[in-house]
Amino acid sequence: MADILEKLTSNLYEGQADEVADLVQQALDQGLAPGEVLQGGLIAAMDEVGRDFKAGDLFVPEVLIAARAMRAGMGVLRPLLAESETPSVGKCLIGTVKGDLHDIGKNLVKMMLEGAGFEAIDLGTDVGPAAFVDAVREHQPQMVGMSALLTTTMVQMKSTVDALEEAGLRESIKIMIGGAPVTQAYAQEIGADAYAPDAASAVDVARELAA
Ligand code: B12
Repeated sequence: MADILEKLTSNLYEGQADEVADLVQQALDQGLAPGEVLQGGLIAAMDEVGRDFKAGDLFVPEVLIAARAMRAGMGVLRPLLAESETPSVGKCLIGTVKGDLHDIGKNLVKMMLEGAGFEAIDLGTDVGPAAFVDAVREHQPQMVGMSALLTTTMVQMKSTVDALEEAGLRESIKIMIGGAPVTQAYAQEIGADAYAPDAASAVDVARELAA
């Protein structure tokens, strides 16, 4: 049993999407619970990917390929997890702010969050404050993640924090921000709860915020 999870972990790390889907099915056929396959196979591998990415041993393309394999495995597991009601670690909305079309980093953060067991709802790019507010009302997440890659669009993060405050929703959520020009000091300045410099750290921060 442990064997199959080890195989799953190493195939996911290598980004072998078809093999990962097959191995997830094999693990289930051997009698492992969906939650065990998720935690001991898929999430364990993405944790390793996150660690190596942070350490500079893996690069963006490798992480994206591993994340694609993760999605292939999740494709097999998701319907079963819904059935067995394995609780998600938390629900996170994520989007790139208004006026900003950069989404590679945001997508990476989303994938890593999913890899860590979060339910991540992607609002896409060019998301205005009102759209964040509507989405919080609709999905009732624990967390909102905002991405900005332009110094000219960073200010939209503040507008969104303010809009959430005005809508009376600020207290119900944690706000995490990131993107190349964003800093910890900026997060503090605009009243966000947290900043993370990269996708692997975003997972650590999200875990802390969800705790
Ligand atoms: C790819 C790219 C583009 C692509 C975007 C494609 C896409 N689908 O995303 C295209 C060609 C469309 C583009 C367009 C433009 N771009 Co551009 N682009 C880049 C580039 C080269 C790479 C960005 C990237 O994807 N990096 C890789 C990812 C993985 O890193 P990342 O985004 O930083 O994300 C990581 C962290 O920041 C963090 N993170 C990111 N989001 C979040 C969110 C949360 C919640 C958390 C916790 C963490 C987090 O985790 C991520 C993963 O580790 C950068 C230069 C650079 N080296 O950064 C310029 C850059 C960002 N662009 C720039 C500019 C100026 C533009 C344009 C205005 C150019 C123009 N004149 O048309 C337009 C703007 C379009 C718009 N309205 O958004 C400037 C910004 C300057 C500034 N400081 O404002 C940069 C810095 C280039 C430069 N040196 O001039 N761009």
